[in-house]
Amino acid sequence: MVDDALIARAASALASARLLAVSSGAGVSKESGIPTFREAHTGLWAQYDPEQLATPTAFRRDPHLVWAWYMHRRRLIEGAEPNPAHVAIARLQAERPNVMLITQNVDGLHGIAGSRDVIELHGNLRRYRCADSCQGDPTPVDLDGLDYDDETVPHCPHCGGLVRPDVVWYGEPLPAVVLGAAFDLAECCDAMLVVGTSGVVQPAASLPWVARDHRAAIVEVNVKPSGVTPVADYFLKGPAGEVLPRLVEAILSPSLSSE
Ligand code: BV8
Ligand code: ZN
Repeated sequence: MVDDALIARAASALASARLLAVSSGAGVSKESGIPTFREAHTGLWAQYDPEQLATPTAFRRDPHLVWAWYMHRRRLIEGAEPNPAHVAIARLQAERPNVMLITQNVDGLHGIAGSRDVIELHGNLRRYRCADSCQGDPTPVDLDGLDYDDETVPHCPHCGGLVRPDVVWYGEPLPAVVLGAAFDLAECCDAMLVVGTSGVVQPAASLPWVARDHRAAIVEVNVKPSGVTPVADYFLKGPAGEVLPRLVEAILSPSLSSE
């Protein structure tokens, strides 16, 4: 359990920020019952390496296999609810206009919890698009009314090409607008709260380092050290669902709000 004094010190660093960035990873959704990226293959999927499934090459080679994996992952998120970590971040954003949120997560739970202007670095598993971007990049596709099932990939209603999940695969560039917004935020923020990420996947993993290079205070919440920990001024060891509500309460407390 993180002690109150450390929570208070971290909250003070975050509360005084003119611009506060929050950057979240799969650990924030763990307490919603969504396995982290590398845990998402259990049973049938245990034999596959995620970085071999979440790639354009894999989709070209065997679109039905990759589609089946995403249908499996979509079911994992469909029953999920935002947990107290998502709610705490949404509360912080509601009370402070100077709080911006970047997420690596593709489950859409921050938006469902009420967060605004979420910068979704890796897309969103609840959205689909034409694999050939036939009407422009992206060409959104609504699955309703299309012929598909767990093993059959739907076809684009415009061009007949394959439909794919609107996520960023390994080896694919992040959308330029999203990438630009995230790095602008990392360069301009006075503090960054980094929650539930292993700090491995690039370019997302560089964001805390860029923020630190621009003299931002870095607070990390994780159950264990990560690739971010070396640049963290404060490391709050614990589950996001337990630590974030306490941290946000402290940030919003009158003693800090008057600063
Ligand atoms: C690109 C969408 C260039 C898909 C995802 C060698 C060296 C360096 C980089 C590379 C390299 N080889 C290749 C690369 C680049 C590659 C990369 O970074 N690879 C890694 C593996 C080394 N990156 C890319 O390919 C990116 N694109 O670089 O393009 C380019 C430019 C121009 C032209 C062409 C190409 C694209 C990367 C995006 C990949 N897509 N998601 C999908 O989801 O299916 S990323 C995927 O992994 C997830 O979405 C998630 O974002 C990410 C996993 O990261 P985390 O969120 O950190 O999750 P993780 O499970 O790792 O960690 C969870 C953490 O939570 C842990 O620390 C744990 O302790 C903590 N935790 C657990 N429970 C809790 C908790 N914390 C708090 N509370 C809890 N309860
Ligand atoms: Zn199309």
